[in-house]
Amino acid sequence: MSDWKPTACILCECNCGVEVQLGGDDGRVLERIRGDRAHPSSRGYLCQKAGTLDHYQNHRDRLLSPMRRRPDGSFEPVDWDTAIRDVAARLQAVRDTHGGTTILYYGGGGQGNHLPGGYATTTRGALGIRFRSNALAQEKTGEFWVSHEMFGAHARGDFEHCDVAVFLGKNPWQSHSIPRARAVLKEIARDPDRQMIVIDPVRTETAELADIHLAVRPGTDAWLLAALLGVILEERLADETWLSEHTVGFDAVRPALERVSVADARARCGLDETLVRQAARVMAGADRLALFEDLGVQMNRHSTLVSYLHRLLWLVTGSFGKQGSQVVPTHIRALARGRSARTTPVLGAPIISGLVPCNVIPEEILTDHPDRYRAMIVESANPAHSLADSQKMREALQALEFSVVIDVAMTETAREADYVLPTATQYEKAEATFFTFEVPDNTFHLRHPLLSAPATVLPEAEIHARLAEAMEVMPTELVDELREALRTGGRPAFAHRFQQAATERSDTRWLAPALLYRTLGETLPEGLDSAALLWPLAHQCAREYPDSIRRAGIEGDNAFALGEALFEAILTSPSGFVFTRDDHAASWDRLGTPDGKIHAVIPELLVELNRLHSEAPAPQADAFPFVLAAGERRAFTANTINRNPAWRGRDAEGALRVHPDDLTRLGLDDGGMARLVTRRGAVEVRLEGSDRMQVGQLALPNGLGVDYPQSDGTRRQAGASPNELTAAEDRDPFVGTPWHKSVPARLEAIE
Ligand SMILES: Nc1nc2c(c(=O)[nH]1)N[C@H]1C(S)=C(S)[C@@H](COP(=O)(O)OP(=O)(O)OC[C@H]3O[C@@H](n4cnc5c(=O)[nH]c(N)nc54)[C@H](O)[C@@H]3O)O[C@H]1N2
Ligand SMILES: Nc1nc2c(c(=O)[nH]1)N[C@H]1C(S)=C(S)[C@@H](COP(=O)(O)OP(=O)(O)OC[C@H]3O[C@@H](n4cnc5c(=O)[nH]c(N)nc54)[C@H](O)[C@@H]3O)O[C@H]1N2
Ligand code: SF4
Ligand SMILES: [Mo]
Repeated sequence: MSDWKPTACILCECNCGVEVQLGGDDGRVLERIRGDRAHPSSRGYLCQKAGTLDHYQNHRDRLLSPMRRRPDGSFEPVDWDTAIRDVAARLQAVRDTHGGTTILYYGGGGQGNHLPGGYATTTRGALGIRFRSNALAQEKTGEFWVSHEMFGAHARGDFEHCDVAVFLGKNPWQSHSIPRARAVLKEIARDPDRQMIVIDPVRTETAELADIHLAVRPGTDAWLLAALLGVILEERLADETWLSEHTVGFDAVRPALERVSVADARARCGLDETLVRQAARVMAGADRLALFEDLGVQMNRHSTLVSYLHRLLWLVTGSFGKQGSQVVPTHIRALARGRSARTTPVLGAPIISGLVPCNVIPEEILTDHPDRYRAMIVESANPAHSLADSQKMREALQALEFSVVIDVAMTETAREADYVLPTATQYEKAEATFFTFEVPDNTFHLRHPLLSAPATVLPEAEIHARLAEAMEVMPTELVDELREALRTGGRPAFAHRFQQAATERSDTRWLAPALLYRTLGETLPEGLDSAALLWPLAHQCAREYPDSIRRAGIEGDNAFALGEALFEAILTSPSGFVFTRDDHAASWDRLGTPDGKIHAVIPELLVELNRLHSEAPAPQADAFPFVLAAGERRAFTANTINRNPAWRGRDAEGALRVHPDDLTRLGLDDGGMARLVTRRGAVEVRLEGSDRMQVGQLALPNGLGVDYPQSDGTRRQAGASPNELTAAEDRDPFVGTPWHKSVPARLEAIE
């Protein structure tokens, strides 16, 4: 067994620090895994999933050669030179005939790896690609848009220090998303001076720890939030001084909230008025109120309106820019941005944070519109499984003139592609994420490789550099000059030449990632070449947050020295490090609104809010009497990162949870099988009676239904794939995010 080596868990966005001992005959098995106490945000914490990471590293679905589709539909292995030449030529052919705007780039990273998307910038630039998307555009873009309209920035709750924590459509006990989630939840639950409010139809593990559980009827959160705001105004609990000091436009919002009939609204949600009033009073009375909205509302009806009402709750309670409330963190690279002026070519759908809404992708392909997408590059994502309407998504992938998938495994999406390029796993190369959301101490973690990559796979940085070289866009003279600068004058000379080149070639900034990789990358410590991309980001971060970086103990006399010191800290902190130490009040300086105030009005959403009062209940066809939450986080789910079903300690088939009364009424057996039917499709599922559920509600876990080769090579599917049941057109009218959490459904006995 090897020494303990630091890295991180990649099964959710927390990326808890782990230490691994390698073993097995070849020394490539992640044999023992423990929490890394030196990791500054997880501090040794792990959940039960981390112990299963060898299923990610070692499995039968690993891709070990570039694969090309033959005319008969099957795949053949090809060598890398052929693959790079073909992929470059076929993408260039689409670009030359139809323009780079007809090539869509999808993905770029998952829960643990954000460097590939950075290196893909070069490939995108070389091809003139202007449209891209990833999973954020099926969950977070509504929230990003609202955040940027109101704050010009994206803030997050400080749960470590809050008095009152509110989880809105969020089950952190299972899904985490905040560091050391279970420890933090237990601390809040144990402390008599702190309270927790959970808004969730299901009595989740988090709800069980809560002081108040608002078991809202699925899909009605907009009315509940309107009622909470209505109570706070009606009972004169709003922080009026704060509102007038820090916000503009609230008086235009006030009438819409004062119109809310609390009695009507809470009836819509199926909640008791006393409980709604109590929750409103607890929120309004809190000194430090932190809230987290997630998929239960973001993948649901009125999702963007809910993101807006949620933020109005921060405003009326004055919960921004102080400890224990909402704060704007620093970042190495920003993930959340606002809406751009551009729209998608076919449907004119909005582009938020630079991303095409996931749910419109099939429609942007399956049309005879001249500007339709005709080719796709998919990297580190599995959209044929993860996006709404898998059938339509597969059809769209098949309709493309060319598609290439860059992945570690032969996924559902890879199987639809013309080319599949195998890459190094996240334990075979340096990796990092930009999920850096913590305040006051924000952490960055560049993980060092644990293992060498097999000779037949390439890390993404190398793939993109080779594609650029095959497309003949790499300026070879400049590469030589930059290498020379590094050799003779070190990083200062390199920086000087690099900066000069950036000015001279302002139209080819997209070359930077591959250029850095081919020059600076070669001089970095062994295994860390793909960290080259972080060098300009470190300098950018040093210019943006010099004081916060210095407070974290990173020294540098001037901006350049500070950037260098930050980059050095990135390279030499294999367990991660605190890159900024903040004051909560710094959030006020990070507001991106022109007047430095919070803007209470989003005109479109104010119209929507006013319409809420007269909106008829969601139509419920007799044929589909249940509300299905398609894709729930459980103890052993992690999107489609682990493909071998053996990784699951329990619930191996991902049972459909149903209230026991519904099972009895339908004459179905707990533990038996049934057919789950929606307008879009039908799957067979294992049933699990659970009194955590509401009567009339169903929940299917996320990430199941992937297939995996058995020892004889045949593929077997474990559980049901939720997106066989969802429809691409069931989406938010403002930002196009899916309504996965309220899919009309029925259950049928299997004969
Ligand atoms: N174990 C595990 N953890 C994960 C992941 C994983 O796959 N597995 N994935 C990670 C990712 S990518 C993400 S985005 C996060 C997501 O994390 P969460 O958003 O917490 O995950 P979900 O379980 O999908 O949904 C949260 C809750 O929404 C509730 N809900 C359903 N319908 C409604 C409704 O109408 N109103 C309200 N208020 N709530 C409703 C569900 O009952 C559920 O408890 O988790 C991350 N963490
Ligand atoms: N119905 C329904 N659908 C959902 C959800 C839901 O709740 N309900 N949840 C949604 C959410 S929130 C999310 S975030 C998405 C996630 O969906 P996707 O973004 O599509 O991501 P994953 O399933 O995590 O797939 C990640 C892919 O990356 C590959 N991979 C792993 N490591 C590497 C690497 O180092 N390099 C490369 N190139 N590839 C690698 C894996 O093999 C896998 O194919 O699913 C969404 N889909
Ligand atoms: S899955 Fe668990 S151990 Fe892994 S990063 Fe998320 S919270 Fe940490
Ligand atoms: Mo997600």
